[in-house]
Amino acid sequence: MKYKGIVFDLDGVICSTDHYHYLAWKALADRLGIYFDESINNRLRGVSRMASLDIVLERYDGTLSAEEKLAAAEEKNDTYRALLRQMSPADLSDEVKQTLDALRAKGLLLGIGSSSKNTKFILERIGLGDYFDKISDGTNITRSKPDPEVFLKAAEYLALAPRDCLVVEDAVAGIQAAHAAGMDAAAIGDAVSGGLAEYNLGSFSDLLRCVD
Ligand code: B16
Ligand code: MG
Repeated sequence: MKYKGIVFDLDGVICSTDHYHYLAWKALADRLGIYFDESINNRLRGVSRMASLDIVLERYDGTLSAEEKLAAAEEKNDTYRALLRQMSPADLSDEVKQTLDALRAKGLLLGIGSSSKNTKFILERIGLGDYFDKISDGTNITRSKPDPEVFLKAAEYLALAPRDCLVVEDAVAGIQAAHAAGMDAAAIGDAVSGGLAEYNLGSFSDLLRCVD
């Protein structure tokens, strides 16, 4: 086997919360009178919450103090979490679940490397609350992707050397973070067009062909 563990990004890889992020940022932007659309939302993929707020505020006429920014981020997160309550195990595709099970059956350790501070909540909603061997997420990092911190922590938690881990990512910044951590990367979705990854997945189950 080429790897001992796989580290998965969450949003855009295991499940999709893009639309809920969009609705929650849009509600905040509307209240502040800021223009916001799907293409601006796409720029927030894999970006931390506070860095996302800065992008949303690029079109804001006024200025917010540091305290007001924290309150705005919290307002967005409250809306987002209320929307996440609509998620259920039906939001986990059969393909993703069967592929994860098949990877585990090969003896691979499975971890999460996500920027989201809502990782555990989302995993519980989709029925994977106890599934992964280790979770590294927005609650245990100080630097965002493309910094390698989230993946290095995942490897440390899994007790694996970085070179023994493969990262699966949908954001170009996530592929860069994997490489900065000394890990190979498999791109899915948006990250494929970046052309930086060792593997490009047309579909999640293609991962099974990358590990043998
Ligand atoms: P939160 P990932 C990222 O998750 C999302 O792609 C990104 O849109 C979001 O801003 C970020 O998490 C922080 O999320 O506000 O829930 O802490 O793709 O790294 O799994
Ligand atoms: Mg992602």
